[in-house]
Amino acid sequence: MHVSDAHLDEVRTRGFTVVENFLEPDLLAAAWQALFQMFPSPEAYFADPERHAALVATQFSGLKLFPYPSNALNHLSVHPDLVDAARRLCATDDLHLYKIELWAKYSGAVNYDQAHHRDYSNHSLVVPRADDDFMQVTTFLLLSDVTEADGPTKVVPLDRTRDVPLTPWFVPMGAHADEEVAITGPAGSLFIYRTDVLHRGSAMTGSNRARFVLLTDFQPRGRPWTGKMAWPDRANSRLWSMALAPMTPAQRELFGFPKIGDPYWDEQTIRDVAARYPGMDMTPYQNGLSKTAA
Ligand SMILES: O=C(O)CCC(=O)C(=O)O
Repeated sequence: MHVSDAHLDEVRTRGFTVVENFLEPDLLAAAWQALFQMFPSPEAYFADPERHAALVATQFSGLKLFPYPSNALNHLSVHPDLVDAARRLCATDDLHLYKIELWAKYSGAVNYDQAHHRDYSNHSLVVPRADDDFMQVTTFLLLSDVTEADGPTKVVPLDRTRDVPLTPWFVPMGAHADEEVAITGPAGSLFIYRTDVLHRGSAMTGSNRARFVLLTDFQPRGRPWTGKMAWPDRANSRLWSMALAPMTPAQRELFGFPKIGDPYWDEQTIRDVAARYPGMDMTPYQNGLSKTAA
């Protein structure tokens, strides 16, 4: 679903927004099936929690980094409406997709409660600017329904925290408890927020509940003081090639792939990149070469 200007204005002024029904039902259904190539389904998990103890050893044990064994998941992070929303918020066409994480949480074993914190702490070497320039856009795509009982992210609207210094990047546990908003919504909802917004993970209070979310973060390209993942470090797997090969050139550029027409491309690099990425259509790069040479 196209993200409206009203939603984006809410990110600018309130610090966050929730777009219900963002993801098309067929994409959601395919992603839901794909999740269980990597994680136990709720039924499987709760049938034998002991067997899956490693997944809930800590709050972060159910977190997996891109790429994944299915493009039904891999391609959600480059969904055209998600990228379009990030471009409009970052006010640039030259976007850098700097983090993708898939996070499964299961109730009963670990307490997912956190203190409110601001994500810039491990997404930036410096601090966010108070105006909208240099914005980093962080998102959660809900792949399961999230109610109050499913450990929703809890966010404090920006207008309540304008006078809370950026450093330290967290506040004591319980501070702002009466001002926080729970990010609930049906599967397929998109939660967008900024790295200067105080928020926290919360405890799963229901029994036999599971929460699955995909986190994708963007920033304007060319700001080396911000970011999180170095994509080449993830590129030496078959899954990486499987994820990137069917993408469009513009989608690959989000990860830093050279643009069509970039001086990097020549006959040798086109041939050898094709060998590294079976199935990648190199025609656009080849055509870009002829244009550069002309
Ligand atoms: O999982 C969540 O809802 C939020 C987690 C979070 O904010 C974090 O780990 O930094």
